Amino acid sequence: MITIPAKPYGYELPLTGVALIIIDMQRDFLEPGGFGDALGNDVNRLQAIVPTLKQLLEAFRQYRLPIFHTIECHQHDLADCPPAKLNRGKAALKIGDPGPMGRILIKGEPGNGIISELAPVLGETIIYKPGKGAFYNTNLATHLQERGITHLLITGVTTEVCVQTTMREANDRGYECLLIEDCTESYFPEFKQATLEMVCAQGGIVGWTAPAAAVLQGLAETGWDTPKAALDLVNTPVG
Ligand code: C5J
Repeated sequence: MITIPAKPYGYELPLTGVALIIIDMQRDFLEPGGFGDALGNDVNRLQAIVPTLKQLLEAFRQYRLPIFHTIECHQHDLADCPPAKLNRGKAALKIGDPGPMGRILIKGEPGNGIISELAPVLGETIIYKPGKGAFYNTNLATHLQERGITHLLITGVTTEVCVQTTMREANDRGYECLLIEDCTESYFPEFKQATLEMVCAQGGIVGWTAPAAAVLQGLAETGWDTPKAALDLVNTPVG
């Protein structure tokens, strides 16, 4: 067990059973012409976390720790997209409409892919999710159970929507969650800040928060090897 300095107090990280969850770092949310843009957001804000998140991702790769990427998406016929989601916002482009990067938020379209900097490699799991939470209508829980995972380091976008929903779902299912402060971002800085504060308020009612540097330092203190073979995986994109 190592202790990561965190809010509201030290996060106890076991030497087995930890996974990195990267939520929805897809072109739909980070690039012009995607879903985030269609909803009227400044998508450039989200780019700021990419270098730090990449550092954390590469550390997990080097230590050969489990990595899960999620992608928010829907089937081509929108059978998994309820009107309560489809009809929101009165945006110029709705889910399923053709946009500059293909159909908005549809599985397999160019805009639905994870940004190239964080592209999954062999051995990493992609969870396709139709909702905001990564547990809703997915097999994430099964994957985590099969691999004996109890602790989740949560990253990605957007902080107060899919990231926070996933963290709450995970906590209700018994996972000890650490939200990485500089590896999550929102279109609204005040919503990000409020989320960071609310998840760890009341003694960590949903979990903990800490910067990536605290995690990287903690991992360095484990004394674990970083097998050279793992570095090869980094250069082998999949999906
Ligand atoms: C949103 C997400 N904001 N990944 N999705 O619709 O947070």
